[in-house]
Amino acid sequence: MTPEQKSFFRERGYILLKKTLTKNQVGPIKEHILDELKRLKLWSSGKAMSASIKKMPAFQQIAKLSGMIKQNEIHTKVITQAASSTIASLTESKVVQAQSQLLISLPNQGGWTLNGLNWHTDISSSSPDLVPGIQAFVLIDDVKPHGGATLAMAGSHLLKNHSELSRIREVLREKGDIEEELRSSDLSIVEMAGQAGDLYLMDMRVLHTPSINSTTSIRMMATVRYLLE
Ligand SMILES: O=C(O)CCC(=O)C(=O)O
Repeated sequence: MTPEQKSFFRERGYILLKKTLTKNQVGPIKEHILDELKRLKLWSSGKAMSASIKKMPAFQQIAKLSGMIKQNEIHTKVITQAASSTIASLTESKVVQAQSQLLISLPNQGGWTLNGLNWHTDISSSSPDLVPGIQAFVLIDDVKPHGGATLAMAGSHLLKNHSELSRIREVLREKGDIEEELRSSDLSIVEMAGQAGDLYLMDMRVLHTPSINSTTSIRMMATVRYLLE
């Protein structure tokens, strides 16, 4: 972890570490997901097998699949020793591993949009200057732009007061040019797309949301949360 990477993380609230896992490390997890989708009669050979899952709204579908498809000890499979050290170095504190889950979206969920998403933070911070935890997002398979990757609002962890945050939430609800509005606030939307094995680390004060998978590939990611001890 270079000083530049550390200060980028402090300013933007996230960092991308390319290829932290090899294809051989992510391959078995991808196979497990495909096997489970087939065993549960949800998806096989490029087609949905369950009409009810296909009809579900995109975000309900993600929650349902995360509940149904589990991978034992996922954090030990997706977070390397080097990644753990990076997490400790970014928080400058001891962290404990909290919940982890697979994040799966079926293909062709509809047109990609920034409107109507589900922006949120998972924990609130006790102090504006303290990173309360880090959420790791690992790409189990390649994820193309508009392929359903998690979106993060870089810079939103530094919004200090309630009125700034309320204004941004309002912008996100409006149907205008969201990205243009954000530029004037030094905020930007990061789409966690990339290649299998890539790792995004996000300050847990950062606003983030699931997004629509408009591609023809299944979105396969895993997430692990680390909280200060
Ligand atoms: O990409 C997703 O499905 C959203 C993940 C998310 O919002 C979370 O893990 O808190």
